[in-house]
Amino acid sequence: MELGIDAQPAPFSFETTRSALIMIDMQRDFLLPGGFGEALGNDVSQLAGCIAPARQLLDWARSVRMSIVHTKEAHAPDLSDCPPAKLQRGAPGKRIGDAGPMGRILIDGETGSDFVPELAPLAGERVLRKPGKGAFYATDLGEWLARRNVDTLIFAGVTTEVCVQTTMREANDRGYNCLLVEEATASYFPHFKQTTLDMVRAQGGIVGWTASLAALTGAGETLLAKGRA
Ligand code: TIU
Repeated sequence: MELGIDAQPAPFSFETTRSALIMIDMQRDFLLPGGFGEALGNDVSQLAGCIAPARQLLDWARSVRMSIVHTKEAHAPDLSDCPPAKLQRGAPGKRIGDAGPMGRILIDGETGSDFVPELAPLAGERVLRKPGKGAFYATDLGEWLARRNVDTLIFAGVTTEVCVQTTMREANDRGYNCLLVEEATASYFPHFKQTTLDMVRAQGGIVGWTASLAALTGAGETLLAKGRA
């Protein structure tokens, strides 16, 4: 299904069969108290507002049968994929691998590393564990997308200026058309979110496009209603 939507800095067109939703790191470790985000000194309540829009976006992507990738930033239990420089971030006793109320902080398989229930993946959706901020670093994401002939990536998740922006920049350099859904992403620092949206779409879309959730889901609904899906 070919869609054209209102977006900034210009209208955005894409083919849903050649697109993937990249839902970035909607994990308890970032969104709930007691996880990695809070251990770094952040007010995690700042992220709560993006959960419902992210779920609406996910439901829309499911309805148009788009490829869906849920990334999670998490390390192996033996920390073999965590560089020493990253391990030293945060207060002693609250670092990656340390025990917390949701299990070991940012360790794959622990409660904290799992997705918030609203954004739980369904069977058939890709779960991609990543050791870095960018989803292309040390993962098979590029090969996975190439096998599906994907040329467009629709982004949501947390945090806007860290893992979302890093992954968008990686994707932009790899030749993907990138769209960030404004309500479905959040930062611990609201002004960082706003600045990231501005940075992405500045200079004619130097990193990509941004659009409202309504622009995206409304376009799909219109065409689905006309039976053109
Ligand atoms: N700290 C922060 O804003 N983010 C991260 O550490 N990871 C992600 O953005 N997922």
